[in-house]
Amino acid sequence: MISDQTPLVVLTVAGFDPSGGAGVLADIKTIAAFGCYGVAAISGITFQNTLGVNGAASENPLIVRQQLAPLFDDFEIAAVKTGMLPTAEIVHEVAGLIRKRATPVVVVDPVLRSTSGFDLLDHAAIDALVTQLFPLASLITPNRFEAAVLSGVQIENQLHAERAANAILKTGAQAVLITGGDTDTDVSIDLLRDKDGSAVFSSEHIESKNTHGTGCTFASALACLMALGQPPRDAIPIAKGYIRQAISNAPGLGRGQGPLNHFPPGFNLSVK
Ligand code: PXL
Repeated sequence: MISDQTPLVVLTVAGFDPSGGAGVLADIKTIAAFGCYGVAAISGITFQNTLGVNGAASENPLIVRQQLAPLFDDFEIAAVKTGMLPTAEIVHEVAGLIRKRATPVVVVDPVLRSTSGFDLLDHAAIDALVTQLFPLASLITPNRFEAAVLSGVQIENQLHAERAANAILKTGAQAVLITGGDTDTDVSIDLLRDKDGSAVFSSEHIESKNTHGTGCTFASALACLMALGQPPRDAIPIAKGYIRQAISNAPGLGRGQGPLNHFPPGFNLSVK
């Protein structure tokens, strides 16, 4: 177990969701649940609750750098997870620092839009993500909508998802995982594509309104597991099991899409 040793430091660079369901607050809770020590830099502030996103304000790239540089100077960062990076300038800044500091694990959650339909990134930022950050990624975790936008491939079935994954892998990333948990089917199918080929992870779809921040939480869990030495093929089922329990044990807060329980009682991290 990792709990009796010095914890690994996992850094999240993401947006702030004041309601605590998504963004850095969700990331930090997840990182703690996986026995790691979370540090964070805020890329922008969203104005929201469980009912939806009303707006957002981006940080400027200098403020992002001023948050990140002291963390890299002081800690050995085992993994970086990126979430909402609202402008091309911020993506450049984050990519430049990751390149310079040679972080061993980089999980990129290419957040484009909130579940309620609010655009969290501008167009230039999407371009910068693909050209600047994807080549540095150990793993990219788009959902189907994001994968379609990023690859230019419309996704209506598994074959399309394979095509989109191949296109995203060509950016230089080591692996891409296209998640399907947010579709309206009985099974949730995630597709991993890396240099060894593809692998499908399916699980029963959980019908719940308490799914706020599942993407952020899932990517953070994967960043921790990969920092702990798990290859994506082993990390994905563990992270999926965690999400399932976090949804099943959701506290039922708010009048809309409620947050998860990041410390579900039954979850036992059995990573050596
Ligand atoms: O789930 C995407 C997402 C990521 N990051 C932040 C968010 C959201 C959705 O609302 O607010 C900060």
